[in-house]
Amino acid sequence: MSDLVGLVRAVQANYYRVGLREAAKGVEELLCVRRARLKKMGQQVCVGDWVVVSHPDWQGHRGAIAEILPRRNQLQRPAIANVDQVFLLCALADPPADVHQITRFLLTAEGLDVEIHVVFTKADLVSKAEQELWRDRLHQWGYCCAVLSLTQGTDWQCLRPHLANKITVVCGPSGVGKSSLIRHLTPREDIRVGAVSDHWHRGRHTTRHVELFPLPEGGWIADTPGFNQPELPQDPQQLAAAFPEIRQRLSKDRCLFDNCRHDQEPGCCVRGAWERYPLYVEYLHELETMASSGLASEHAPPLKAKTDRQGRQRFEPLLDPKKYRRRSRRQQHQHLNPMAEEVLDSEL
Ligand SMILES: Nc1nc2c(ncn2[C@@H]2O[C@H](COP(=O)(O)OP(=O)(O)OP(=O)(O)O)[C@@H](O)[C@H]2O)c(=O)[nH]1
Ligand SMILES: [Mg+2]
Ligand SMILES: [Zn+2]
Repeated sequence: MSDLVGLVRAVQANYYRVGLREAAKGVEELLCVRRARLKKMGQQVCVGDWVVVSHPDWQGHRGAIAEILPRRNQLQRPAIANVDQVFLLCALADPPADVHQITRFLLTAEGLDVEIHVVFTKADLVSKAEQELWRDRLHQWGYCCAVLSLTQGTDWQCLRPHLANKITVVCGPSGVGKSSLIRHLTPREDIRVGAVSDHWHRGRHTTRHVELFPLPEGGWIADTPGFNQPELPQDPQQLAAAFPEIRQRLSKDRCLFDNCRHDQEPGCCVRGAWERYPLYVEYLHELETMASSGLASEHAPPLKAKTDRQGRQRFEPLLDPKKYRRRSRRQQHQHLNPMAEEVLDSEL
């Protein structure tokens, strides 16, 4: 008999909602726990994972995740795996578009090495001139973008042809219309949308977890919680590669030094009067300061600078043995929802 394979649509506490690749016995989705063996191996299940399900209970719509199939890629924040493309949503007003914030989201998305579509929402709140300004700006940076309203007209339909048979993650700051877009694209009423705060013109973090929704044209789209300050890539060399403007310059020309940081070095072909160059330098310095002072960002270990045999500087995580030591199984156990996992251990 062939394996029962499904896609993890959402993670809630220690339960996983798994949409089956092919409906079986009239059932499309099973609520699953993770097999104890996976837990022992420290394998985390993530939204977007393709998994093998065992022990299906067709009446109770329950099952257990026995195996995680290999991941093609993975985003840490929002946490999702096997992404085919990113829709980065930004509002033109309420909350206002911000060059720093958009750039940080773009840098995160670039790390996945998949197609990125930038979508500006709330076009109904700004002038045509402002819409054009942002369109031109993104074009200069090296991105195509759509400018549309999710509350007036049906311009958002232009996004449909890009979605079929793919896993698309919609990310961006809070209040920009991620859930509103998904409500339009999927025939669902149960997706919550929240008003933007009157006072701060910021979103209210209405969406609290990542969830994949099936699309009528085939494929899946993920709603994600908005957040306002994505992390920078950890490695300064990754940082340069995440700017299309730098990639484009380096495809045509070479810097004098192979290990050029594109800052003050002589003979640098990247340095120049392009809009986001000062941002690149600012982020580069931020990463280098972090690395040399051992200061870590909130989620990542600190970096140490190392010089390799060719004289290039590389950054590696500096692990504090105490902080990153694996906790004993007993310690780990205390953090798990005892019910779900215990039942599983005894049942399977
Ligand atoms: N005027 C206008 N309002 C919009 C548009 N798109 C979304 N909104 C409104 O913006 C508010 C926030 O929309 P949501 O869809 O909840 O935003 P979100 O990005 O999902 O926000 P979080 O879940 O907090 O991350 C709601 O009141 C929407 O009705 C638009 O194109 N124009
Ligand atoms: Mg939302
Ligand atoms: Zn250079």
